Amino acid sequence: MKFSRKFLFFVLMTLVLLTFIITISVFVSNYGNTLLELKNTNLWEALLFLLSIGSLIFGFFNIFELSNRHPQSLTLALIGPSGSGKTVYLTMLYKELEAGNLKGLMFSSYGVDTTKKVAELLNLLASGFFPPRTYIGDHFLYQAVAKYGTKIFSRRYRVQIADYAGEYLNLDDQYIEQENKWFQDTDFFKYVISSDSILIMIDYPRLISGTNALAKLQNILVASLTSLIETKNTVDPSLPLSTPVGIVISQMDMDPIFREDHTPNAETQMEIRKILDRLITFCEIRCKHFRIFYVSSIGSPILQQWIDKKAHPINITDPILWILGAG
Ligand SMILES: Nc1nc2c(ncn2[C@@H]2O[C@H](COP(=O)(O)OP(=O)(O)OP(=O)(O)O)[C@@H](O)[C@H]2O)c(=O)[nH]1
Ligand SMILES: [Mg+2]
Repeated sequence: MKFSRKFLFFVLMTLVLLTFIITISVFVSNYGNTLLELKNTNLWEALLFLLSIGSLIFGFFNIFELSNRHPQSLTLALIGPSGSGKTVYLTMLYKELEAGNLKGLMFSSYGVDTTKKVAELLNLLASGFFPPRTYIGDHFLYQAVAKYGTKIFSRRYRVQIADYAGEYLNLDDQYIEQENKWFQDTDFFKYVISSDSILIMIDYPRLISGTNALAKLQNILVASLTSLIETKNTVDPSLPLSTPVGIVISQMDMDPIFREDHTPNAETQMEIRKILDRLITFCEIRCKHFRIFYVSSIGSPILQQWIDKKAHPINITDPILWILGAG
């Protein structure tokens, strides 16, 4: 018979707690009702009491270790219209995360394919070129292992982030001719629905361009999130979505104030809120964990920076740290 990890964890915790309660009860019934009487007992009895406390801590520590032996899998969907900067963002995110230990987070790419893909894209960027568009049917699954926490209590994750073509969200028709499928039947939609966390990327230049396509984009995103809520909360779809949802406003380097302060001023934030009102209001009401992030993958609108290899990404690790609970 196979027991789930959660069940074993629960049983072990209960056993440790029971042992602790029994030890305390025996101690108190033998040596009086208050622990102040400890001074009247002899040294051996006091040591026995300390030993039981020690074994309790040791028990807890071992159970946490045991529960953390297998990495937890975490799938992240990064979605956004074509040209919002998803591929550039993921490339820079890997570079930043692998460069060092951020707020207790250790991160490294996993698998030959991911390592090769990140290296290829970084070389391309370093020589002054942005990556080509990701086409429908052309998606890539970035894999990584991450460890977050303190030395004693850390959690290990097997992270998977999919980079799909933004075109799925740009299309006028819900029927995807390239795949001969309805939007709801595509692998892209299925991936989003089954993800543990969702990041919606929309670029700042698109937001301030005042394009009508933004209303349609928000409709598609709200419809996808509604399906996600219905799939996850089958019993009561009115309950809030527990999957963390973040809106990532990318290419913020186009705003000179952001380049200076690494955050847009209150007016710009209000303006963005007004433009994305339908989507933001939906997320605020229906999602338990929701946040807006302002990022720039390259830190400057000037392509020449790449040739100098002086790109300075801004805030790009914030969304992933938030999702891992480190933010
Ligand atoms: N100024 C600025 N431009 C950026 C930034 N990131 C991306 N871009 C621009 O946005 C373009 C599109 O970036 P991609 O990462 O390919 O966009 P995508 O979301 O993957 O697009 P699809 O693959 O079509 O879905 C790039 O070619 C750059 O011109 C950024 O941080 N700042
Ligand atoms: Mg792309």
